[in-house]
Amino acid sequence: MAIARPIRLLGALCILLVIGVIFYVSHPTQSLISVGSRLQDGMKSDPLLDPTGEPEGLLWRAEDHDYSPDSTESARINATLLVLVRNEELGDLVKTMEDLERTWNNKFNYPWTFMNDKPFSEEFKRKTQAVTKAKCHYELVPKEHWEEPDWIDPELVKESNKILEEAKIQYADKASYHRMCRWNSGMFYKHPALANTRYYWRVEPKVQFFCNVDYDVFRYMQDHKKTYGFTINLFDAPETITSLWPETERFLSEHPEYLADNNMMEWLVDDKLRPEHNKKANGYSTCHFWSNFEIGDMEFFRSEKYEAYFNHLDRAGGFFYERWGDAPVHSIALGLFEDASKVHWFRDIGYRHVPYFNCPNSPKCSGCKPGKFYEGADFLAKEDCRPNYFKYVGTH
Ligand SMILES: Nc1nc2c(ncn2[C@@H]2O[C@H](COP(=O)(O)OP(=O)(O)OP(=O)(O)O)[C@@H](O)[C@H]2O)c(=O)[nH]1
Ligand SMILES: *[C@@H]1O[C@H](CO)[C@@H](O)[C@H](O)[C@H]1NC(C)=O
Ligand SMILES: [Mg+2]
Repeated sequence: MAIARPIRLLGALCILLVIGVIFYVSHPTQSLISVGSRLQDGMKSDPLLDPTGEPEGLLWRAEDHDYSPDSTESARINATLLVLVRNEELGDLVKTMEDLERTWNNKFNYPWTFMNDKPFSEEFKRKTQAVTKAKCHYELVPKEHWEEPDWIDPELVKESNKILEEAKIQYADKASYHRMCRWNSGMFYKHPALANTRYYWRVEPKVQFFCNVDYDVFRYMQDHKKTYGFTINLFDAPETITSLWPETERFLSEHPEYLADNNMMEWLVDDKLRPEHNKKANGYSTCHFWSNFEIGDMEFFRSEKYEAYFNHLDRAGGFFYERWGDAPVHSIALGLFEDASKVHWFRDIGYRHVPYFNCPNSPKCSGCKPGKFYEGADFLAKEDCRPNYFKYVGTH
């Protein structure tokens, strides 16, 4: 059968188009995503693909100041690297420490503070101190900071966690996970060993650092009056925090005076990028700073408003009856009570906690692919909340 040439050509084109669509749908590559679903209207292109340098303004460098480990007159400020960790995680922690020492701390020698609900072993102390010239401190978390407060009903915890577990919520039935989230929300900065410390950089075993950072990051926070620094901005699993936003609204109606003028409310309540998330979380976008990385000023957490907010949440019980994470709690508090200009995106700190990355385009980085956001299943791309953050808050 003879088919006219133009028709044959048209047919071939259609087949190619269909193959193209199928390929696009089943293999959304990183570059296609950057111009497609992930970035939407908040970002024209991923800022991590632009050449990334150091932040603007005065930076303190190890060449110009005394940062030697034992100096009593060093240029170091009142700050520490802070790690909640178990003895069993020693091997993973050592690798993470080596990363951060190589890329940053061997120049500045900020002390490390390790915390644990159980005493650290001698082996743990020996092997961590061997990674750094800086001072290491080993602290026990007091029971009253760790265990469930007395108004929490253990039977109700069991029942409600069973339901979460059936809904496939990761770690819902692990008491230690709930305790860890509560401790990171409202307890870490109350540890007596930190009474004389203002800034902390939170570190977890297994995370990786990719870029040389050649300025004193803590000084940067202080000099530029920053309260909080983050690298990754994500959506949360709404099932873990169904009553967190309603409780937050109740708190706000009792304390409208705590709301900052230049707050980040739009980022917190967006319902356009992922309407279902907002609905399931009862009005909260679920967007948050991923708190396994954070560089913060503990004066914020020690403030009257944060303390009142944490106590309200703690009484409500959601750290145990639901699975509220410290990430949404910190993020909502910052988003409501802090001026948006005081939160800083450390785009220049190459970072990974499985399965997400912050990887800038910079000659100072190696071991990660600039702009790569996730590794693993493609649905992870949807978890990126930076488009909203950049749209509503900015890229600072
Ligand atoms: N000492 C101590 N540290 C804990 C406990 N639970 C968690 N941590 C630490 O708290 C941090 C976060 O815990 P993870 O289990 O990694 O939680 P996560 O990052 O949400 O989960 P993953 O995705 O599995 O890494 C890590 O630094 C752990 O070492 C605990 O019961 N005791
Ligand atoms: C460090 O910061 C803490 C908390 O802000 C403060 O109480 C303490 O006096 C400071 N110490 C020094 C040496 O500046
Ligand atoms: Mg972790």
